[in-house]
Amino acid sequence: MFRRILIANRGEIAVRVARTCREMGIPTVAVHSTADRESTVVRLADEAVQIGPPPPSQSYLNAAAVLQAADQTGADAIHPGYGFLSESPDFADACEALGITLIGPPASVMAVLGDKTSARALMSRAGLPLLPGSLDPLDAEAARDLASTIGFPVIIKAAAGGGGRGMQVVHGAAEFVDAFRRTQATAQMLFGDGRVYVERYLAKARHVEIQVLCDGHGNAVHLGERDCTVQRRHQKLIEETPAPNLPDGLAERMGQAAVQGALAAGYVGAGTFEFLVDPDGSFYFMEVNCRIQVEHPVTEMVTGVDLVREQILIAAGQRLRMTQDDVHRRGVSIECRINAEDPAQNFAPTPGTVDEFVPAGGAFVRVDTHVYPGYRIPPNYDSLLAKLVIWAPHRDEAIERMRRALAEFRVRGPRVSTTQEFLAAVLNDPRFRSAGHTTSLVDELLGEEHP
Ligand code: MV4
Repeated sequence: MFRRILIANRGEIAVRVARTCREMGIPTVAVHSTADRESTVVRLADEAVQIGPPPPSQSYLNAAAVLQAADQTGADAIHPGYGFLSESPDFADACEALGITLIGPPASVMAVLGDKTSARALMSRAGLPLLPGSLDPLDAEAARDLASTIGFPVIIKAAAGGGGRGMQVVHGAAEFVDAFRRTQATAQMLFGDGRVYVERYLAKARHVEIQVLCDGHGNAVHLGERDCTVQRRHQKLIEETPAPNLPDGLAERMGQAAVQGALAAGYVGAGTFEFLVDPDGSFYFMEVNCRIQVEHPVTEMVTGVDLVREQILIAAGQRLRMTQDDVHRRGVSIECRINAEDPAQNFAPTPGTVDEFVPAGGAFVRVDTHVYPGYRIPPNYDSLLAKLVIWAPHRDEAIERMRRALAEFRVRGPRVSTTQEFLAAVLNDPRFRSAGHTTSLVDELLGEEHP
């Protein structure tokens, strides 16, 4: 087992990782920016190293500073959490070169899956269903002709993108070439890689993803699905498992497809296969996320599997401790992301001091947070304050429990707003309650145009 794990992240996920390491008896090193000197993970970890000023580029994204902290403290493994360096093949390469284990898939797998066009090609060969679209990068005119063949609307996506960044929906051939060039320019700006591809666009679909675990010995299982349909501008607001109201057997077929794709990719570690589900019951592969995800707790709540523990055991070379037949899921879990944002101001972040912080409690309620009374929300990072996660035997009870917990959860500060009221409005919406909602739900609730 590892001598010492460095946690290359901040906020709730750093705390989440530190807790499992403590339970496993593995000492931890927290790295932090100057803005996070007083953070919860600094208090929970065995050691802390300051790695730079608040801007992420100079701290949590600074690979050299993180690796130096690992060297200095004798850490032989790094848990990258989500975001920051978690899906960087260059960082994974650097770790490999130094003999430090990055807790995640190998650099080569990250590189193939991080390029959405090579991921599409690989998954197509592995037999996963894809939306009609391009496998190779195209020039604007060839792409327009392909789009006309596919039929509009289509979506143009950055090869280096993911998670909804660098995407553009196009409704007709007349707007296509301009939109294509704009998306290329945006992709170049965001990722330093202007390659884009085209896919048929499903305006109303469900976003359903499959959690997989793969060891380095050719064994893979899936831990079921998560429904992440409730999103605003590609930020997930509410996630739940099981995905409600899917045709019989569909989630299981998606699980098998994800395992097949993971084995074809030589995947190692915890990963997520994202799919779109059409109202007609078809499903389509979108992308693979090579990291632990924000919404992983709902899977933990219904399976009893600590995904961070499994990540660490796999990274240490152990065989999976479960076969598919050992994976049992029970009941329903829902997660609400409580963000320091003002829904009345277009969800603008509200940095400030949290004077009052009383998390929800009670039976079957889990709160993953780094926040405490007096916590100062830095303006430099994402605005997630807490993940409120509940479990119940059935979806109706789960929604009622979440409504209760959300109402109980008190976050107050002079300039601090939260997304709590908006989350409650979604939970009350008849479309959400009947699980007839699609990716357009949040835009409709906000009276915004849905692409
Ligand atoms: C799509 C799509 C419809 N058609 N691709 C967004 C995140 C990224 N991983 C995939 N995403 C989508 N890709 C095609 N071909 C719909 C989404 C999508 C979405 C789009 C608009 C508004 C909300 C959404 C929520 C989830 C997924």
